[in-house]
Amino acid sequence: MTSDSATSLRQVRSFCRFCSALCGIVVTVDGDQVVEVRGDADHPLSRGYTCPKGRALGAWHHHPERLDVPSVRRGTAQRATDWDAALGDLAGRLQATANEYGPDAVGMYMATATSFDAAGGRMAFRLFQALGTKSRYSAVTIDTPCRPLVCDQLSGNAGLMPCIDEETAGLTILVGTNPVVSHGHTTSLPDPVNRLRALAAGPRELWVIDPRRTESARLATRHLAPRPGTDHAIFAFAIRSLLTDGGADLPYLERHATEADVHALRMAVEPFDLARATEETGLEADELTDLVAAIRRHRRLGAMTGTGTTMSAVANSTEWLVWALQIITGSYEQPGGLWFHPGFLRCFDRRNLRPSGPDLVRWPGPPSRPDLPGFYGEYPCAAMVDEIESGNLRALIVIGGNPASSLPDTPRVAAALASLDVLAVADVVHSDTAKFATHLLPCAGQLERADVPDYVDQYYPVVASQHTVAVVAPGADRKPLWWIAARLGEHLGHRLLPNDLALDEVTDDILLDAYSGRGRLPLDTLREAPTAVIAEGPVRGWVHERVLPEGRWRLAPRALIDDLARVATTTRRAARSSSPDDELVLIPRRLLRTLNSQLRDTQARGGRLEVATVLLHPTDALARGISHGDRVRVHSATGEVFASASVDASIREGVVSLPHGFAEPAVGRLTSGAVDTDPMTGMVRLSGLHVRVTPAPTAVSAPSS
Ligand SMILES: Nc1nc2c(c(=O)[nH]1)N[C@H]1C(S)=C(S)[C@@H](COP(=O)(O)OP(=O)(O)OC[C@H]3O[C@@H](n4cnc5c(=O)[nH]c(N)nc54)[C@H](O)[C@@H]3O)O[C@H]1N2
Ligand SMILES: Nc1nc2c(c(=O)[nH]1)N[C@H]1C(S)=C(S)[C@@H](COP(=O)(O)OP(=O)(O)OC[C@H]3O[C@@H](n4cnc5c(=O)[nH]c(N)nc54)[C@H](O)[C@@H]3O)O[C@H]1N2
Ligand code: SF4
Ligand SMILES: [Mo]
Repeated sequence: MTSDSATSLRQVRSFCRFCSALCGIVVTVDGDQVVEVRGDADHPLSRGYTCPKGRALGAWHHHPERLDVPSVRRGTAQRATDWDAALGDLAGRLQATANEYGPDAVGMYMATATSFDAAGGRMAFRLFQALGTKSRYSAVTIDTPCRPLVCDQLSGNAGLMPCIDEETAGLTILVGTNPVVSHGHTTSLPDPVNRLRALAAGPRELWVIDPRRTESARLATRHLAPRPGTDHAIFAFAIRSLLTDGGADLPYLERHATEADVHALRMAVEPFDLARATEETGLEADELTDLVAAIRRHRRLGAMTGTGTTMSAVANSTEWLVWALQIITGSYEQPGGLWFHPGFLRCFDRRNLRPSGPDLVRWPGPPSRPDLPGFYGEYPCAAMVDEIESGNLRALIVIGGNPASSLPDTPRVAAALASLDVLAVADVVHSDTAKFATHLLPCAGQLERADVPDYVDQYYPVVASQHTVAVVAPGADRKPLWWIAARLGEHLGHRLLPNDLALDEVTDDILLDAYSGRGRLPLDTLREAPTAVIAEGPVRGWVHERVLPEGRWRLAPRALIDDLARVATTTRRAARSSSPDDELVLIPRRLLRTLNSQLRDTQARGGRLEVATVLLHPTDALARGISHGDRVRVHSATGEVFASASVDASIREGVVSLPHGFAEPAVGRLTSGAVDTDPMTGMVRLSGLHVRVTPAPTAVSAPSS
């Protein structure tokens, strides 16, 4: 962007790729040193905003444990080597494993960071396909499998991305999501406080449903704090009220749903009258009736669910009923409701989307866990540890993920990863998982590669994109992920590069050009623009016209009706039986300065490191003799963790909250894929776990709060 020859400082515009807010940044560089990262005031979406994670990008780039050279483990020591030796050795061992045990013995886990590396993500996926293995894992099945499932069941396509319409929104409901910290789970909200304030400015209303009075709830018109894992009852009650007493958009339903489906939906929610809904959720009657009144007032709504519901035992039912509520109010693809983001690069609205198809839906489950389903061409993460322990999975390639931290069953996962014949880790730092690696593959980080948002552009609140140059050249002996995947492919006898390109003639930008052919605007337009480019606002109508079979939603699929009946029985029993006095319900929460396991040990100069505390209500603390700052033990049926207590009335009584991503407290010890998995998706329950919290022997210093 600019350079100052007197001081050798350069300023380069880019965008942050830690989370899907994709904020515009201006990076000050001195030679190969990243000096400062600040918000780009000219960025049309983030408008100068950044969070502490973005501002820590320089520190992350210069992380003391940054991976610099490829290495191969010999005995217990990692030995630095060159790329061809590392990848040649890796390929030989992968090939030997596949020859002896079959292709499924070689697996791959692709997670968070792969989504933010356009060329690398595409090439890693090509490698995935070339391996010809069924042992594919991704973070989807420890995050949000209910969304593709429900979307597919209702529309015939698993990939639709509902998006808040910031211009026309009337009633917005956040359910189990805290965008002030997370910046959104579906639609991203860069500059979240200002955006939520705008959504709450009368006559607009913003409702937040969360057992904790979160940073987002504080900005809301109204906050409801239900018992965790009971959200389905709120939406079932709302649907029942609108269908029975008025408020549903009947002319819309006549055109876009079948009478039989409307009837089946009505029957499914029939048990959820006001008494039942208050009993299950623990909410007051007027909280529920006021919500229904707000929906009637605005006629349409836009709801965003998040990990609070997608990680709960009622994930599928809640997601279904939220969609169903939006369908019966005619909210999809209408002003005041939600639109579907077609993606800037992929432009789904201009393609013939094929239905997801029974082959993907009925993908076989993992052999060691016949109780779990396959999920859209993957195995659920819950099964990875069983697959390794049973000897089915012997070699694993981990790309942009940290399963040692993000999977449940922490001690079992660590032992399983350590037992693998081959564990190749492509990362930028020495992660918890990298400790067990046989092959370490140092990747070019986000400041070291030219990039555009690939499918994550579907999270922008408008149809937009941005190109960035590499802010600095890859340091040490790091390579772009696309290069690593393509070169490993060559060693294995596969040509993964597009258009017959040869590896030594390819650059980031040549690949970005090859992958951007269908984009909304040519890549050169993005290259020439000073910052992000907005192509269009909401695009409405394409899902009704081109995706829905005969323009109709499958409003009440049998599988989801059955799922609701199943979970409703369990949650009702739970609401009625008084749980043992000392038992609490554990829910997740995200922290502003960390991104899953990333940034827990690095922050921008002067920034404080994040501390993962146990949040609990003063009444629950008092009953256990716990004071703010005390060290406590949290234990469940599967394990225990220790952390300091944050006594805080913002959380509902009976509920405790603990973040994930830390080596201690490693919340993954408290849950197990062996017991708490969803039968339809294989998702591990990470919200709504029964735990006990007791004082622990040694005191630690009080956390700042
Ligand atoms: N700063 C930061 N940002 C992140 C991340 C991060 O680690 N740090 N991670 C990124 C990732 S991978 C994701 S998937 C997204 C997730 O984004 P979000 O889904 O917005 O995640 P959270 O901020 O944890 O918000 C979840 C909320 O659900 C509430 N909750 C828990 N159980 C229940 C329940 O049963 N019902 C209801 N209604 N609410 C419940 C919790 O109290 C919490 O406030 O964030 C992304 N952004
Ligand atoms: N108990 C509990 N468990 C959870 C959750 C929870 O709320 N509670 N949340 C779940 C959710 S929503 C998710 S998405 C998963 C996250 O699961 P993961 O994606 O497995 O976890 P991360 O810690 O985000 O790991 C990202 C890795 O990518 C690396 N990385 C960063 N930048 C780059 C890059 O440019 N290139 C490459 N190759 N690597 C890079 C980081 O160093 C890090 O090791 O965890 C899940 N697990
Ligand atoms: S919200 Fe923070 S982490 Fe996310 S893109 Fe913006 S600066 Fe980066
Ligand atoms: Mo996630």
